[in-house]
Amino acid sequence: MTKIKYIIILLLFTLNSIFGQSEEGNIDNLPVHEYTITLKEELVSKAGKQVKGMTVNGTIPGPTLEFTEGEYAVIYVKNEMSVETSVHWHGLLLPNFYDGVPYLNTPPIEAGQTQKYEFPIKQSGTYWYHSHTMLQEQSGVYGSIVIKPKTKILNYDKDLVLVLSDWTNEKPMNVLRNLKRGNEWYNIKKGTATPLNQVIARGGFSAQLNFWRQRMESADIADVYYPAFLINGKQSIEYPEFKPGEKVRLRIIDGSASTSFWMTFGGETPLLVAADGNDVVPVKKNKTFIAVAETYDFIVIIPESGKIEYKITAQDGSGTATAYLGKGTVLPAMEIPKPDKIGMMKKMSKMKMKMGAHALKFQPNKDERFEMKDEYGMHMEGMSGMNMDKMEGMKMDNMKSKDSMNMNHSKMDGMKMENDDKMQGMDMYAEYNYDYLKSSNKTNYDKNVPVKEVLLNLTGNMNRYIWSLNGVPLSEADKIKISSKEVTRITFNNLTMMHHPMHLHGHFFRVINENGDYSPLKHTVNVPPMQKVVIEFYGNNGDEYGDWFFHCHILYHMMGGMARIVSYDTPRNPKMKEYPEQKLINETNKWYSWGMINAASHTTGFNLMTSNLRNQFNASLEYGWNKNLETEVTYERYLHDYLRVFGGVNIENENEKSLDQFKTTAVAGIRFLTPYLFSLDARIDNELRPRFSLGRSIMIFPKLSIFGYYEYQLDLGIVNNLPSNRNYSSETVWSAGASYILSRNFSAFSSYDNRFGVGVGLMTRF
Ligand SMILES: [Cu+2]
Repeated sequence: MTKIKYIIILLLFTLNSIFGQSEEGNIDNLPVHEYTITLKEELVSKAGKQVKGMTVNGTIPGPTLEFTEGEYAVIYVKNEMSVETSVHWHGLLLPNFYDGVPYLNTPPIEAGQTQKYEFPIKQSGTYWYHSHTMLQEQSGVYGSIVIKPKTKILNYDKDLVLVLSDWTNEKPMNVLRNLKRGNEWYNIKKGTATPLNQVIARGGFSAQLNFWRQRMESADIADVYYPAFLINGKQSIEYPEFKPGEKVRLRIIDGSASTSFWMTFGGETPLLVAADGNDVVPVKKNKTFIAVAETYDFIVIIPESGKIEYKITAQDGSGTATAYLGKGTVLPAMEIPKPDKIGMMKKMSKMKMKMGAHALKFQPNKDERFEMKDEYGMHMEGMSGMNMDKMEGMKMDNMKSKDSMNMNHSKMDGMKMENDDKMQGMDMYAEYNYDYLKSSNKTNYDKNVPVKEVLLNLTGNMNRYIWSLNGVPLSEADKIKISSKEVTRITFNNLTMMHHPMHLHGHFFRVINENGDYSPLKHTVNVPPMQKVVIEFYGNNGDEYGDWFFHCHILYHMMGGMARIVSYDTPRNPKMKEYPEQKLINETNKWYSWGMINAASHTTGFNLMTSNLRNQFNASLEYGWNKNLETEVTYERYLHDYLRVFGGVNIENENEKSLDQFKTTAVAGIRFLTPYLFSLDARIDNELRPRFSLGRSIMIFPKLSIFGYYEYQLDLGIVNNLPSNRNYSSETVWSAGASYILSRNFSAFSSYDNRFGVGVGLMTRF
């Protein structure tokens, strides 16, 4: 008996070493489909300028990797770049180790190295791949994946992949640095800035005050300025090869780093057949929103005469790109008007919603999710005891069909709400809901499976460009623990003015909509500003190692901290021992440095700043040609978004207009961004002299800002001897002026300073 056992074990052992590689090999004898892709740094020209980009097999986007369901994919990724990289297979269900998030599940691909990815293809549809290393995707590391089903279900003649993207001529890390410093330049360049004169002309001054009170400048829709948007690498591209009558399946992928688009089609209304790789009940739909990282498949029929225009319009209206299908005269696509930012501000401020939830909480470990949800966002008080939550509950549980939904709408109309604007507010983002997506199959889970509820408030701070969940950025957060025996239901409650396309690795989730049991399955869900979206998924991808990344797919938001690790709480893969996950986490808490030098007829100086999420160093110098000087070095700690404590050293000339003697003092205090966006500095020095200052800058015309600064220092003679018969002495400093933005890095300015006098000069940012 033991002998037989021994032989069996030996036999199994031998078999394993022949066919073996139990976790890496193709144990099921699936047909192997192999690809090699090469990543290179090359000069590319996309928007009228040659810049260094990152290509896949020499192109942007990279090649389409085609598979058939049931194959075994083997992909070699050669990194011929000077920096490490990674490739993530977006939307594919695969073993954790090949997911391609460096330091979390997959080792990074070092410069000069080749990495092998291999996994069985268990699905069909339109997907894509991209670098998951910081902002490399923005530089060009992305391409498409097409997986044919084992048996063809949909009726069409040809496939065409359309990869959408955004292109910048700047280094992506510089883009992020520019966002961190709060430069208005991108908004000016895009034509989305809202200077005060325009706001007032539109009767929006009280809305503006309302925004300022909540420490916000405006209702920003997108952050980055892009000189070009691309379809398959081009701003305009032609596909004349399609013949009249042919049915073409467009496989559309938004591979942008931060741009969502409105898509419109010329000619007949196309048929939407799939979303995020999954078939949906086909529906005729023209104007469709595609968020970053989503994919949609449409079937279009090439017309007998003329060519279809397929147009993408950046969500903030800052640009378009076009593809033409067929030959002949253009069948134009609908134009999408620019969103009206000032109009939105006016609507929002009428709705009385509270904005400005912290992106960086005072106590990141304290659970304040529900308080946050109750305090901020849109509330429908005054609606006969009905609140948003209840309405959503109704929508989810009872409103299974369009009819019942309409019925409820009319019921609500009948309630005669005192304020129509509240309704408008709800409708404002209605065009972004997913009700048009209905899964071909039931997607609901067994009612007996336990459900774990997770509330994630989406939080952000435009002033410092910090993005987080529940006020906690990735670097200060715990993992979200999930279990393979339960359904995880996540409620996203967006408390920001931005859309956030949230992507969960390794899973498809149901996006709960009016289709109830037939709610669609997706890998990326767009959460519109100030809206709630509920998703749920069954934990079925944590068999062996189960840490999966979960983040906003706007790369600059991910890098700003809007990310989590979703964990089945399994032990860490021993193959990842040399690659600590802390490295991935630290990428969302990097130090960014910037500075400014000004040279004017009355004064000259500089300001240097280096900052990560919680810490900041400042150094400044101001020298007046009339021999007044002040220089200061401080370290600051952010307690939360608006409040920091600081300490440092200040050096000033002792007597006015003389550099003979300097006074060096140690200073400590707080800096606070007040409602209405004033920078307050309250401090005390080592001579126990208190000092207060207040500063503010406002853009009043396009590119033209005015600024003012007031400072008051008091000496009560606690340490110093005051001049006789005085019981205090004081010093006031103030300045005011105007500056005009000439370019991203230059401004002209003119100011009066009561120490330095009046003058004009130039300011440069670097
Ligand atoms: Cu985001």
